[in-house]
Amino acid sequence: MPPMFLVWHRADLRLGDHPALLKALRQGPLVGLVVLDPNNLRTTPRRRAWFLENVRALREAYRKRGGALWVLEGLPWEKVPEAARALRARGVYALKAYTPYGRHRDERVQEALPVPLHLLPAPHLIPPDLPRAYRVYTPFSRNFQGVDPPLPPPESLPPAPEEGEIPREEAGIPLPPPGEEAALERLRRFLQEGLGPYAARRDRLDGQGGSRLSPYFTLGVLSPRQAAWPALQAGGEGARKWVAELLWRDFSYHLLYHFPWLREKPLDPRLEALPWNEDEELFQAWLLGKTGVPLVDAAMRELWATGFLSNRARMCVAQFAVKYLLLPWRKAEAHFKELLLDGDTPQNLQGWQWAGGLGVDAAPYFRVFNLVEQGKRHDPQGEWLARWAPEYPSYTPLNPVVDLERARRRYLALVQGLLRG
Ligand code: FAD
Ligand code: IRF
Repeated sequence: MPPMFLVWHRADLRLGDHPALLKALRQGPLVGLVVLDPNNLRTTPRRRAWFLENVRALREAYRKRGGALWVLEGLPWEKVPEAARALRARGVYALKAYTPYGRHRDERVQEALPVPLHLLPAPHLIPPDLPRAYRVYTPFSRNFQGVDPPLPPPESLPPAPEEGEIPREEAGIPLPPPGEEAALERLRRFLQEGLGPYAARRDRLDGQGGSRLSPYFTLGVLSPRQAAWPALQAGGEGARKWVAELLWRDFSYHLLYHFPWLREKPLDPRLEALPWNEDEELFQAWLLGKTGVPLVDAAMRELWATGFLSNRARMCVAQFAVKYLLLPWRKAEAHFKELLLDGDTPQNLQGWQWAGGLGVDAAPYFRVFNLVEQGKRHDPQGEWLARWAPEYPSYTPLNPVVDLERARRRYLALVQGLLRG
């Protein structure tokens, strides 16, 4: 067997717009590799299934072009060197990881590997590892200097033997169609039908105003460049707004890259001193959608049933958990992520710390949503409410776990005390 290169896929389960794959292909024959990492896969069946189905689709894409994807189960610092030895690989190519675990893993793999691990910048719209650390989105977003066209997928791949089985997992909920082709198809449809009205429709509670591409972005089945490039070619207000959301994604990665302690502490550490409520029954009422607050209950039930939630509904349930109930935000954030097909450490942390007013961006702490008005405004016909929480005739709370007005005032008083003191 001639010396080979390995292309190690992690959160980039695609062939298109893949600088590491193209670089390796210029050096010689290659084999694709996915390591089923117990540190990543200790999660809910739905999320495991979504990852595994996208690995299966990637293997099919390799096969279709004549190549092979190895899928090995175990710790990356054991399995990547093992694969490299078996193939007498001369090097391993991958896209750079920016999360704390991803960086730690890659250091350990490099230490264990007898050959170089080449990490190429992943195609973000703004590199998350900008040397200067921003805490506010708008100045961060000014680093956006336009986007290069995405790299094409290779037309063919060198033949190689295949190794490893991909286990099957019962998701328990319907999954979107996996794989790069399905993602590109959804993108095409969104660009045609959804981009124009995006600015006006993105706040809908039913989530029908967005692209619903997030589960693909989270696993890198689609790159942000593959999405932003055609959107900006099309132009218009919708495109600008949509690309601004994709920049929020990069901002999330940027925050966690510079402030890895964001997993444990609020970006504004003064808010750690809020009197968090450890009541488990209250936590379960929130998590299971039994709070008596129609908007919150509809949202949490949709999340359980589908693994997806609109951005507006996410903001509302996170605010309710943090500001109204003072639930331990870390625990709520973690449970929330485990239910989301797009659940992603940087984005979820940023979302919680932003919506919860914990110091991310310039979101003022005193912005506390009125959960009745939010429902009326962003689901004016009440169709979304009727679908997910049909026992409520309107957005008015019925026997809520807290009195909304009293809870709002209590939170404001507490937070003002903390920030003044
Ligand atoms: P679109 O409106 O079509 O936006 C396009 C893409 O931009 C999204 O797919 C996503 O990748 C990115 N994006 C959009 N809004 C945001 C945002 N506010 N912050 C960061 N990126 C954004 N998104 C996740 O992908 N994973 C998460 O775990 C996650 N947790 C969140 C938790 C909370 C409390 C909040 C408020 C937001 C969270 N978001 C998360 C961001 C956002 O809600 C989702 O990305 C979006 O609703 C997905 O729907 P879409 O693909 O139709 O988005
Ligand atoms: N990356 C891997 O290399 N191996 C795995 O088994 C992964 N499983 C995952 C499961 C779920 C639900 C998600 C992501 C992964 N990832 C896996 C991608 C990781 O996010 C990525 O490897 C990151 O760099 C390390 I969502 O955390």
